[in-house]
Amino acid sequence: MTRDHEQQRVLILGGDGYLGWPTAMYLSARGHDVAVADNFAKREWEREIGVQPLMLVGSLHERVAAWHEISGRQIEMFVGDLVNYDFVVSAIREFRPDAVIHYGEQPSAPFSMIDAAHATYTQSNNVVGTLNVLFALRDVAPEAHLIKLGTMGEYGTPNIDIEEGYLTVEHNGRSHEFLYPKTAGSLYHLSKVHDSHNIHFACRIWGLRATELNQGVVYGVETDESALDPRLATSFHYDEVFGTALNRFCVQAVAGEPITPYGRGGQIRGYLNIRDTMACVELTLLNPAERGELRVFNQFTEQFKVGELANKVRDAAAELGFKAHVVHAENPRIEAEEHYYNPKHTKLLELGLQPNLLGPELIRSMISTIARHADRIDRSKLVMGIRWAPPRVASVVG
Ligand code: USQ
Repeated sequence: MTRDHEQQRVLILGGDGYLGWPTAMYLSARGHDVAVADNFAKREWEREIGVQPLMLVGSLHERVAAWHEISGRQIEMFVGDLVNYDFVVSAIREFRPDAVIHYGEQPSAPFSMIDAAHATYTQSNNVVGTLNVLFALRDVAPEAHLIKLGTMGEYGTPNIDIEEGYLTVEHNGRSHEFLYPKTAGSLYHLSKVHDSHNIHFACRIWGLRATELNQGVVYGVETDESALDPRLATSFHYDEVFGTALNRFCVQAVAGEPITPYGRGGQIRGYLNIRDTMACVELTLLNPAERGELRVFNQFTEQFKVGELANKVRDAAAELGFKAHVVHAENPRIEAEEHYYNPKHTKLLELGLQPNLLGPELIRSMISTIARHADRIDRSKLVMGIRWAPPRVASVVG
């Protein structure tokens, strides 16, 4: 390959989101030419269910202008919907990216489980958007490297070790390498399973190059760039729909509301700091996949039981003078609450990732940052009552 990997033209799909926007600033600050694409659908979903990010988040136009003022660097913007093929192909044709980082999906498991409309929307939005990206890359930028955000939740919690993407199966004396079998835990997570198969197909049949980052649960309120100015804040959520475990727990502690590990709290997941998401994405960008190859990296740095995380937050909050308490809430999801979990995650470490691990100091600093915005916490959104199944069904399978 002749391309200079050190400085690339990078198109970030979903550039208005919790991870997309900080990634745009992170890569722009490191000399890459960055463009963002978004249709602001997340802002519509927020309005629909009546939630807001903890920190005031300006429009993408305002944030791009603030970034230019602060860094002197330009981020290009494309406004449109990935389910519209013409939009996707024209953005890629115009920007000519070396890499496309694809965060542009509905990211919430609870949102996908509200009802049939939210499930079908999530799957069609995510699967069709990704298919359009694959076709557009095939047609106008076949050399570009697709970096697709997958999720550790695609694998579920099988009773065997989880490999990084692939499993060699021996059967009747022969063996073959397959994409690792998936047992996802929500219809959102399944949308990403479907994407994985479609991306694998596009690499095998059209010779595209892709890396799927099967990411764990991300935590963190800010990055080095977003902390430079309040106008650069990212959309940190704590509500039941878009907030994730550790982020929610820190907000619950500040609000004096119960910290809510669901059920017995033995659910183990992989976690990583938002700063490590940035580093992982850049390492992947600088070390592209080969043509025809779909690589899969399991992108997390540590694993915790959710009950253990709740206790860590309670203890860190107590040191700062917050009277936090843990209440094992009834589990609205249908999931294993005690299980085996041993996913491999060495490939990003081999590329040079140096993890920011979760210690009490880091939790205290998250809590202190959140406390500065405590007046914006809407307590009524901490528990919203979305269930994986109506009680009648849940009592049969739960
Ligand atoms: N959980 C609680 N209490 C809460 C919230 C969550 O016990 O108040 C539990 C859940 O039941 C689950 C675990 O914590 O067992 C993780 O839940 P989560 O809401 O933090 O994360 P999840 O729904 O799995 O989804 C999030 C992101 C998603 C990403 C995924 C990575 O929203 O986009 O794909 O994390 S992973 O979890 O590895 O699949």
